[in-house]
Amino acid sequence: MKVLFVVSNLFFSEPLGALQLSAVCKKRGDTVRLISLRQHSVNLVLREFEPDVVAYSATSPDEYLFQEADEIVMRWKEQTGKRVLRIMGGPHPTFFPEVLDKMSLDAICIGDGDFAIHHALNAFEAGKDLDGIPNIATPSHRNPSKEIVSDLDSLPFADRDVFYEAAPDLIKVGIRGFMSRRGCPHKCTYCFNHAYNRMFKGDGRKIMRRRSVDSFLEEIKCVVRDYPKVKFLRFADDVFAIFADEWLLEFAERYPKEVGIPFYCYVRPNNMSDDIARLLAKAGCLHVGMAVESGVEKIRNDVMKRNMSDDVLRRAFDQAHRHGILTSGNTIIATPGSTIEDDYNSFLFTRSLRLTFPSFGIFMPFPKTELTDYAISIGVLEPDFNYRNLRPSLPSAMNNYTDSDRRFQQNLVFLGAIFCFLPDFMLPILKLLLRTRLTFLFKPLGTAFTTWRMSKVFPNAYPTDPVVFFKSLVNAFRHFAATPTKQVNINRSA
Ligand code: B12
Ligand code: SF4
Repeated sequence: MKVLFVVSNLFFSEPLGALQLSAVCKKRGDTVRLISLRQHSVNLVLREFEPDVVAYSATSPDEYLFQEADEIVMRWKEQTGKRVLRIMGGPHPTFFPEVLDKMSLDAICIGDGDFAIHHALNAFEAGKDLDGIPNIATPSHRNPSKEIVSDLDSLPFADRDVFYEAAPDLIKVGIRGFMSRRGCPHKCTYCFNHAYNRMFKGDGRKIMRRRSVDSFLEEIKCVVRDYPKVKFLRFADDVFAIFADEWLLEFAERYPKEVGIPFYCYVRPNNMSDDIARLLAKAGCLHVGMAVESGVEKIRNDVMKRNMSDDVLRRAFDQAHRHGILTSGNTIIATPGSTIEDDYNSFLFTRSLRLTFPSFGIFMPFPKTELTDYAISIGVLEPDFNYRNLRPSLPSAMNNYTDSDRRFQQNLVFLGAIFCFLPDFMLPILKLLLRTRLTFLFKPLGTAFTTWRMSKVFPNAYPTDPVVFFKSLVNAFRHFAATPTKQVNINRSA
């Protein structure tokens, strides 16, 4: 069968979910194509490729894009009379299964799709309905049994061919992404992981799963060999190192000898220890992402459930820096219930940690996260708040701020990172600037500064060809700019 995977954007950070499933389909004998809604014409691809299956891989911020695309698919289906399966998977249908009705899809996948897609395509090909397949919900079977892929080593490696066929320029970007594990044990209130864990725990299902070091290194070596030139690796696990355990010891021993390419990964600051920093440094970790989230201890722990003191954060960043590892991390501004004094103090604390690449973003209230429920419960967010079409760094959606507060917060998002590197005596100037209406000036300034700082933590990873460089920059920017709300940093683990 012909399977068309549809994602919202293609840039250096590969859509590993779709690539993983593409590998499963190819193993089944299917012909696969991947397109991005921001870079390809759905109409054109439908006419050329004539897919039997349209497989959307969606995150919630992009729901509206998929809705628009699906209208085109429906029209094409009606015109051609072709039998086509329209199925959606990824975080969006996992956390918002109501999308099944909203888009009148044939099926959605809730959670892991590796086995589910295989069974769904078998059923569709045989002319059967998809009811009864674990993790697959259909209009007539809304509560499928739950399945978690426990042996990650048994899965095929992500299909990179389909990615570079869809975005040939990206091979010239020296970064390649991998995942060694699935799952996160933490309960940060702005993240979807607590919802995922609640949905899937029980009946012996293991949420935290990890590949063997063998399988992980084997995939990396294949990619380094088959898709040159690889200059930097991105390990996208929510939390790459939790303990200095056997896995990390083996990885730190073997990775430098067998691969030896600098990489970055996420670590939750309260998991960072001297042992972990030493092992990561030994392995060749150039940069570790550790989120600050709030510089105000009470907000960080009571509201965000980060469970880490200021001292723990200070120690974590010190340990990384002492071992020569660069650091990046985000701080969320306008957390429900906080004041602009809290925001400024949060900035000061982040500044004191001396991150290589600090970033600031305004809280994005995604429904179904605990923090959004909290915002509604304390009356600072309307219950019917529409998260569609919002963009990062837009004014806060909380209703307890004045216009001047919102400007202050937005200005802090753009200027905060810059002032982390300026001397103390400049801070009164920042305070003045934060109160001005010059946001339109601070935005390009902040964006240019961020791009420059990013090049510090992703060294040599930018393509040398100026045209490709420019295109990849625009795409990365579009991806972030298309994020619906105010940069909630819901994803960035750790
Ligand atoms: C890397 C990453 C990013 C990268 C982008 C990667 C990319 N190219 O898309 C960056 C840093 C840019 C990013 C940005 C954002 N991210 Co992000 N990100 C991740 C992260 C850490 C890993 C994604 C990944 O590769 N997963 C690995 C693959 C294997 O898993 P998967 O994609 O879920 O796919 C599996 C299933 O879902 C299913 N499946 C997937 N597609 C399909 C399709 C079909 C047809 C079927 C049947 C099944 C199926 O099968 C796959 C294999 O089992 C995830 C967390 C996580 N652990 O997944 C968050 C996550 C996806 N991000 C999230 C969020 C909120 C964001 C931001 C809004 C954050 C922000 N404030 O800017 C933006 C939004 C960007 C956007 N417009 O969508 C949320 C999404 C929640 C939601 N409801 O959609 C997540 C889940 C984090 C979380 N726990 O809250 N992110
Ligand atoms: S924010 Fe990071 S550490 Fe917290 S639950 Fe989400 S992935 Fe885990």
